Amino acid sequence: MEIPILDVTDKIQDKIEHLSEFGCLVVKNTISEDTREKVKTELEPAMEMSPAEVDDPEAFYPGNTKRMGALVALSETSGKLAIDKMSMDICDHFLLPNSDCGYQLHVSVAVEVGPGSRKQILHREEDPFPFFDLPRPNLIVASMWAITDFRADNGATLLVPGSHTWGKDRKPKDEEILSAEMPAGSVLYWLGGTLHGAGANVSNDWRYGVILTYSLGWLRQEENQYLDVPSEDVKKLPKDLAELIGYRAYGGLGFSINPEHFFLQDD
Ligand SMILES: O=C(O)CCC(=O)C(=O)O
Ligand SMILES: [Fe+2]
Repeated sequence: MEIPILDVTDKIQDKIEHLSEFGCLVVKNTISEDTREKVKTELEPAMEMSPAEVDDPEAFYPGNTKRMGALVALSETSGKLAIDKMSMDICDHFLLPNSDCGYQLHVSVAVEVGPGSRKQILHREEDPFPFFDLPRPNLIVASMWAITDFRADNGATLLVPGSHTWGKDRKPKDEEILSAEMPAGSVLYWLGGTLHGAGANVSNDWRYGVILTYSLGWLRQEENQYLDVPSEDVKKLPKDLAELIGYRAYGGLGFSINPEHFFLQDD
């Protein structure tokens, strides 16, 4: 198994087939340098407030890593990435069959992995839903937008291709854990059942990525978008983005009868 690499110009059907088979996929040439610079500039004040964490070997997040959520509130360009057409086509394919009421933004986090940061513990984005046995039905689609180059030595995401089909007793061998190297401007997709984690950064520079994940509309979101994007701010967002972050009802779940919340309409 490998981590397949396609170009943004390849057909969406090819992208879906590769993601389905390998549980992960790199798509190159997706965002311009201008877009990457905008993301960095818009998020800079918030990232500066996120002190690089000190390492605790038991912790889920490795040390010397900066993280910031609430990206839809903080960065208009990140909001545009959240509703990227390719991501929406991929989510339509993997998530709609399990949720005819749609899907939602599950996590929005910018993450900078700094020099000396150790490997993150391998995990599945779907682990917070242990009710389902492995392999679980598709609950989550994840993406990582490369703002800088992702290299094996600066902490590129580690993935275990094919692990989205494994049962609970199958553990990865060392040679099955691969590094998702990709040039800046690429996006890495992986399924919620695919084992992965940030790699160790043994270089001298920072690896910068934007994580945007999506979940079935009837699940609880991992990041609380109602706190991170207050309703006053939501009214200024494009309707599709407001709905994606959860400001809509899904098959009756999440309604509000407060007339102030005119935007909470069930389709
Ligand atoms: O930073 C990475 O490469 C992966 C991060 C990740 O998997 C997570 O935070 O859930
Ligand atoms: Fe993860």
